[in-house]
Amino acid sequence: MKRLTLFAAAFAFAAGSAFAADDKKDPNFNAMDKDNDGYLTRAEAKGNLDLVKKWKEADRNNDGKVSRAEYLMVMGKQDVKTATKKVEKALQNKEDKAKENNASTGATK
Ligand SMILES: [Ca+2]
Ligand SMILES: [Ca+2]
Repeated sequence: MKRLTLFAAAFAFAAGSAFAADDKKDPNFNAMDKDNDGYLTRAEAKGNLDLVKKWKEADRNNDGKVSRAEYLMVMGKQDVKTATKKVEKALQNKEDKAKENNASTGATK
């Protein structure tokens, strides 16, 4: 149950930021897309080591280019991981505090 909530929170967080990025035209994607054709070639992407490493995974339709949607999909995954870590850490802190409170007040919740 907790896992599910955690994932939902992380997903909402990541989806929210991906959506916002798409809305404003993702600055990273635009910065790399030198000729503004909406696709990243390997040469255009070479400054982004994360993307280079994930190139095969990112280029889902194997056309040798990464579209904005493909980019957001592969980078969105990374966001979920980062967001999950952040949420996990926040929950951990909350639990620690709750334990402290329980210990001092004797509350059962
Ligand atoms: Ca391009
Ligand atoms: Ca592609």
